[in-house]
Amino acid sequence: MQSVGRIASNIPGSGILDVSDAMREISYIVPGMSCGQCEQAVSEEVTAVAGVQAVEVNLAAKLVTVRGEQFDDAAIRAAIEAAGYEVA
Ligand SMILES: [Cu+2]
Repeated sequence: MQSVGRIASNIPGSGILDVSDAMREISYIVPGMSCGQCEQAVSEEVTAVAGVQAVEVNLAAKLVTVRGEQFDDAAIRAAIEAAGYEVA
């Protein structure tokens, strides 16, 4: 999966990407993540989901932010669970 790189800011409409209407961003709380290995495991699984273009993990906030086009919310949750973690 090709990475689109980091988005400049979280302010709506300010993205540096060529964002279409299909572009979406969803954040998931994953309390079980505690270290870099957790981050990597979750990132790898979520990145493999169809339509996902970028995954950001904030360990301090236990937050996984997913960006992409028309990815399936249930598939993201399944991927996080496949990595061994639970979505809050
Ligand atoms: Cu860990």
